[in-house]
Amino acid sequence: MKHQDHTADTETNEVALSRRNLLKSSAGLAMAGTLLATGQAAAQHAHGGTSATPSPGASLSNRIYTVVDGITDIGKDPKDIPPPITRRTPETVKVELETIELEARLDGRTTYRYWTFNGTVPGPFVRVRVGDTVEVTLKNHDDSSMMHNVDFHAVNGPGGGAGATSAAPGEKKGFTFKALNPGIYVYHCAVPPVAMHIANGMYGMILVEPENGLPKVDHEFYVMQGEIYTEEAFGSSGLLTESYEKLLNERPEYFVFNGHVGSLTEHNPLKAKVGETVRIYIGVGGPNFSSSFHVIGEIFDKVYQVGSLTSEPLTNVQTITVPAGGAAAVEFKVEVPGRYVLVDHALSRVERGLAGFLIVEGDENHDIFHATASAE
Ligand SMILES: [Cu+2]
Repeated sequence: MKHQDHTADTETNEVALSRRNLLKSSAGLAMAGTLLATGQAAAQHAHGGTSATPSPGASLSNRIYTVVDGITDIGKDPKDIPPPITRRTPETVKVELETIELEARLDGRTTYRYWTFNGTVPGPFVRVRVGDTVEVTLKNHDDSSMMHNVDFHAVNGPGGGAGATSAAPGEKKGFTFKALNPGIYVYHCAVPPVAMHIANGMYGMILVEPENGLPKVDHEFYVMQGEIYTEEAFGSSGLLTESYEKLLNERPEYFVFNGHVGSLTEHNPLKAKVGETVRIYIGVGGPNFSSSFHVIGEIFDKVYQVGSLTSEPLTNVQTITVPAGGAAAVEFKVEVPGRYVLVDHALSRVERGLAGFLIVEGDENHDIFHATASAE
């Protein structure tokens, strides 16, 4: 029996990643720079300069929340992925989830009451091999105000395990399943209203490796996209309130990679060196919006479309569609140093917080790319 280890890689090569340095870089998306540079000012301008006052009557948030001192960060480090599976026989793998509700950073000046698996958004990256027996336990923390559960899309069985794991605060439930189909799958809380549990952060990814594993790459990253529906306009400050009405109308205020604005830019950018190969597992928790996932300045050499690992990967692709409740993997080699920007190419969403950085260090490669001097 094996315990999943979700320990992050240790990064030895620290890049100076101050906001100023990132903004000075000319590579990448100007808009992402604008968003981060002018922050709330730009956002408020876009929304008419108002900080909407919360209208609690329209929200389901009239619960009593414990406000935490300091600012907790639920943003998942994209490097926090268990290593590739090297064994070639099935095993029993334990997956322990705990559902935790906590106030944490949403943006520079805002916090939000997230609902999480294991205190991060997305929840832990679960990695098993086809044929494995997976023992899932779900503990709902004593301090929770809601019932929670988990539906793994990798499960053959009712509700993906949702019914078997529905746990009131303080309860612990579980189920066992056999991973029959290799692929990249989403998991999420499925307690009604499901969209609200997902919007508040309750999603993650499970990779079921095929018998012979995946091709070796130099770096693997874990990225998930989601929307957040707040009463207050994007760019407001303070503790924001969830809006059930905006959720039903599919009108999010925030779009985020890995839980909060700046999670994959200022906090945990992806990093690689010239000549290395990169695989990004990209999933959409949603709950509602598909992603037109694109990395500015790169081309995906290989795409495992809609999370299928047994179909031939597509080659040489600019942008992929990742449906809500779906996932994919993209692979590419980085040839030129600089800052590359992860986006949903529905680019209005950049202005609502959705951007990530891939910082590539190494020698210039003028054969492949170089800026030419002005002819004048
Ligand atoms: Cu839930």
